[in-house]
Amino acid sequence: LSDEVKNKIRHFPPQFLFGASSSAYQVEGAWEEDGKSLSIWDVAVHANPDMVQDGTTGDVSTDSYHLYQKDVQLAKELGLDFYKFSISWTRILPNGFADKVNPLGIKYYKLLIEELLVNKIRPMVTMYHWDLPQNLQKFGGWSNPLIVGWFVDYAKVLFTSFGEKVKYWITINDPKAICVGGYGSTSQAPMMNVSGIAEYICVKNVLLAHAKVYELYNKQFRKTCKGSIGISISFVWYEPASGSYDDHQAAEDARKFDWEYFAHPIFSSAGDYPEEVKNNVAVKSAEQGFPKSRLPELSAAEVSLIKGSADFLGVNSYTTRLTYRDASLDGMYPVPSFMDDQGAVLIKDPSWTQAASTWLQEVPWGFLKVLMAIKSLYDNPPVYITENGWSTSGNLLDEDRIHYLRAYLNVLLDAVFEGADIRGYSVRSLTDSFEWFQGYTEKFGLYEVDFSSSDKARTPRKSAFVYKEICRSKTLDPDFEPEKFLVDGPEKNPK
Ligand code: GBH
Repeated sequence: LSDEVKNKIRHFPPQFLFGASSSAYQVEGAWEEDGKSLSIWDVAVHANPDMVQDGTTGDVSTDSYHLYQKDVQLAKELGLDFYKFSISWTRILPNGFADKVNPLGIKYYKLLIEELLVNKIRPMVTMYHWDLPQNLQKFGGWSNPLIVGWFVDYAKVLFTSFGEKVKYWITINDPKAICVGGYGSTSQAPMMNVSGIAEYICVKNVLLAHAKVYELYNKQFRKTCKGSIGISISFVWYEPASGSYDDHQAAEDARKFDWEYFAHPIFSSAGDYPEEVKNNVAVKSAEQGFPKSRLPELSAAEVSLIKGSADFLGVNSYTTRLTYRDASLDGMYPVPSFMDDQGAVLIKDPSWTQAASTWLQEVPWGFLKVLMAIKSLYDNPPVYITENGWSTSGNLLDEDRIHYLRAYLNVLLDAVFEGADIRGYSVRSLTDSFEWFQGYTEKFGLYEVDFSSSDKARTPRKSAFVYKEICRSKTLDPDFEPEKFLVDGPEKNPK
């Protein structure tokens, strides 16, 4: 589109929904209150304080467990259509198993859901955003195939307790982060770091757990609950660093490993893992002397169970990488490993605007390519953008976040006008929160949180006012300036 068209006010479809996201471990605090047991994140941050950039934990965080009504007020103030949060498995089932349900855990989420509904905000509920019960990690967590059944038992408790009120469910948030980060490396709890082996076992179990929960919903809950259920997958766009054939292939491989590996089994008409992923791992495994591929295959029955197991695709998408091929990959990645199997080298373009998070750059055209690829590869599935957002190191006058959000929403509208079935958008995040191993050093919130204050004071950033106007008007107006910031000026909004 020409700049002239882009500078005009643009409209979202009338049914389009706006939301904001959080996740349990990142905001709740109350880490050992009211019968909650320890998750792998409680254990990771307490056992390895130096792994967290600022040595902090999520023990208290924004104290959303006690202050959830405040958060719902913020969501209301913004005029959100929905709020995406996650449920802490260890609050509901302290043993991990479904032998004992914790009534206080159920009560907390009932109160939160009720508070949202009373304020006309729809809950979008993630069942699993990385905080596995430590009690299940003892048995290998996601590397133990029995977790499929444990997850189904947990989901059944959630559907039974909340299914009447919750119409949007997300089974799992970001399988790649869970498996490659947590099992194939050390960037996530439980830092199992059995690279090239454990992540592939984990992925199979995650996909089966997701599909079995979808099946459970269809068989026992859909008729009475009438909700929809999806999965959130993380999408980075990979662009060839040059016009060479090799660099194009490297970009293809990176896309296949980074997200088709998870999306293809569920959303493609063929099902199963992408051929390229199966081939790459099989070839490397053979070269390395493994008698079988390190990638455990899916049986025909598993392929068909997983295929089609979602009513919508949740898209977490933030950024883009350039890719090139380096035939040797000498010393670049551990062997064996997911990155070595993928076989592409990933770099940033130094001209891209950089966020506070090292991995995050503003590249809106890459987001558009992600959205158009999803449309064409998976026959235009219903999509909710379940995460997209920008980190700073903290200020109220967050022009960079505003720029990023507008640029990404602008290309989202391009995709909608190209026919992509995108039904909603959830910004990450509602408030600042505990950003995993980055602690509190990276601020994603539309609302700043003063973590040193006893009431964890929440203050709207300029972006909150801009997002509020987008939600209210369901339009994107590049010239909109929020009144408060015109009146008060930057000097009243320091830092
Ligand atoms: C999101 O993932 C999470 O889903 C969300 O909980 C979190 O708030 C948000 O990130 C911001 O922290 O450290 O180089 O190994 C976004 C996708 C996947 C991006 C893991 C960072 C680790 C990159 N993330 N990835 S690195």
